[in-house]
Amino acid sequence: KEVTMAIVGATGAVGQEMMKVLAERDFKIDELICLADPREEGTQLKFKDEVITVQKVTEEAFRKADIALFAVGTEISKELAPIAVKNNCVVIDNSYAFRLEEGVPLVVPEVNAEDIKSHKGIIANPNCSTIIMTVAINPIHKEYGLKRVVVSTYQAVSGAGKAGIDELDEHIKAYMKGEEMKPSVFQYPIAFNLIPHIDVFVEHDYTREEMKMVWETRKIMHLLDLKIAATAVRVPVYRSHSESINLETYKPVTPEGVREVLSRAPGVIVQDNPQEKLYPMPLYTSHKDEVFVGRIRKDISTENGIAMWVVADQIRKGAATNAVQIAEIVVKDNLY
Ligand code: 11C
Repeated sequence: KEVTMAIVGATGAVGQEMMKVLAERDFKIDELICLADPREEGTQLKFKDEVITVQKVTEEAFRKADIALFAVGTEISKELAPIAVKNNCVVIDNSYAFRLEEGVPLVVPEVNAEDIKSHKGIIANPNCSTIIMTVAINPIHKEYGLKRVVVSTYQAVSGAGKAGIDELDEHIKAYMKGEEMKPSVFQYPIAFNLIPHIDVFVEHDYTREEMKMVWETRKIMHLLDLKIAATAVRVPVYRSHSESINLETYKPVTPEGVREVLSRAPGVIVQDNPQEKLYPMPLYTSHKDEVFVGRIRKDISTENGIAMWVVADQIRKGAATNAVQIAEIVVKDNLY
């Protein structure tokens, strides 16, 4: 059966990627309604061989749509999602607004697709770094039982949307010309730099980006006591977040075992052969949907430990692809 689909924030980096992913996966859509800020009304967007004119958000649009993919900021989602739900439109929301709300499923389809069934109108799409990490660590948890996770991220500027991508461009050009790099999206110049500060500082001197990886992972994996500590760093990479992850497990674990488990895990590609210089890198994982894992080795600082390196396209699996996968399940299981 074909659905009427809306994208809220269709002109942004994630909204644009959602349109690409819907087209690539040949999602059966009767009508695609592209919604955005009134300033963008009238913009023409390409979808398959159609041209779609951007409309401003109205209740009427939500009344028509069966499902709306939201790719806007938290405040706008908080304002508009309840209006969509009131008009019988199922919302798949990419913002932080509803992720930790009780009764709102927070879903990575490879991990907890069954949670979609309990939705009451809103399904939340997790933070990009969290999605990428859970796809890689959940299969290991199922086999060996996770006790503790320590993660450091290397996050691309695409995490801050189109404005982040533009700022890296400008800063590279300014640096090359010997001009001042003026930050507005990031806290400091991002070209040829690393910034250990994403989002705001919230508790125990951790940032909210770091705590999202704690709070959201626990909810997705249904492991409310899982020990996790994260350090989130912005790096001058355009696309694809990378993560260095150290795991401690309850059961004895080996790199060979983890390689085997991950090689049959959904959505994962193991790229791991140090002798052949084979490991995932953000330049090569971009514009792909899978989560790439390499450098799988024993964490030699502990009894049952694994260290690994995980990379995935943050706009794709970390946002657009994950949301479209959720929409596919909503349609397949008739949950709208
Ligand atoms: C970043 N992960 O790279 C952030 C962007 O909670 O969805 C996504 C923030 C979120 O800046």
